[in-house]
Amino acid sequence: MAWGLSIALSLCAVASAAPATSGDIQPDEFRSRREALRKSLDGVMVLFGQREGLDVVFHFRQEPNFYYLTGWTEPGAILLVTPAEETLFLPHHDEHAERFLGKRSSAEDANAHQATGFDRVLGVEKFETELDGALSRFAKFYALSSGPDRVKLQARYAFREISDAAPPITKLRVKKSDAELAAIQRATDVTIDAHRATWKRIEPGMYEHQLSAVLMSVYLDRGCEGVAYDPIVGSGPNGAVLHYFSGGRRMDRGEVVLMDSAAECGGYASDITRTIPVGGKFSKRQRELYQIVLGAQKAAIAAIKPGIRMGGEENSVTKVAKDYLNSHGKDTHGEPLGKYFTHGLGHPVGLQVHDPNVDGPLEAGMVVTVEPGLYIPEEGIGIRIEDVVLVTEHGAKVLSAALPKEPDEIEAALAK
Ligand SMILES: [Mn+2]
Repeated sequence: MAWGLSIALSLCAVASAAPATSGDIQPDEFRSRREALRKSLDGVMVLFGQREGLDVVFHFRQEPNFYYLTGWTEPGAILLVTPAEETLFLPHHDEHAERFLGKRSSAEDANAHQATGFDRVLGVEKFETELDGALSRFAKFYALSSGPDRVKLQARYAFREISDAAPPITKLRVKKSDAELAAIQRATDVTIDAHRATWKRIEPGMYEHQLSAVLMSVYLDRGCEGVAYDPIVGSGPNGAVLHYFSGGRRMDRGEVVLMDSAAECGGYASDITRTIPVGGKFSKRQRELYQIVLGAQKAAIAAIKPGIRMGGEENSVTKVAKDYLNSHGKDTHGEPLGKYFTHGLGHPVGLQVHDPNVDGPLEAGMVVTVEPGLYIPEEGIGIRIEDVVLVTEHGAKVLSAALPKEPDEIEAALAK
């Protein structure tokens, strides 16, 4: 999905987490992530897991940094990390709460070490004493910069400077492990099948939400948790609304429909967009604009390699795409098309569909989207083509390459 709309992002880029024991990531990997963090840590880090009340009607989502380091998917836990040790604090058993939420783990359980993958598991009431002890040994103090627990922490340690815990964790999160790449690939493969299923189903007269239903049914049918973000299915003029969440518009022959949708599987997201003709054939103008977006996307992917930046005006993948758009085709006033590309070219993908980013050049092992688009309200059209791409030692590997994007291939796939 498109990058650069902060309000929309906070709505759709919520944390993703699957049960630690049933996901693709093994307990050893969570432990080695903590080891990697401790190696570079110059102080004390505190992370609060997501809390949960009894009246929840949505499935629990762990705070993503907390999940990345622990794999822990139960509410109310706290993580304390120093260069020397790591401790997980768990709430105590509560029969009333467990009646609503199911059986929960607790520090006094005989299998607490095995269940959590931590050598030190303590009850939450011991947290403040342990933190006081750790802070007496180290000067630097890290915590995430938002949330009610942060306010309490700042009040209790009013004379300590608290640094943001996110950057050191992000540094680890941006480069994906083999297990993470496998999880992203699985989410991508299921997403490709879902897009193909809509291509089989689509016909003039259908409504946008019916395509969302097809997408979501494939995600769930294939054992994924669900969507990585609400499907964006925008037909005709709706395609030019960047984060249009599919609605009740009837799609007709002669229009294109933009579908930006992906699954979340095993805690990891994918992110794919295709734009297809509702009636099976692109018009001459639609095909012209489509080819320009596709050309920009191919040029951008070809430019990806370690050392280049995604954003920025110089030596960036964004500039490659923008230059292509500005040097191909015209709008109805004879003006270049670049101004109709109105969002960022891409973003990291991982535990979150918009994974945290580091300010710097691309490195091998990062996974990013490449998603140029043209949104021309005056012509009632929006076209975006988005693939998920792994940065390799010498270039890029398109993880979503199995989903066709050449206009002839799309028309052939749509032919009934
Ligand atoms: Mn995207």
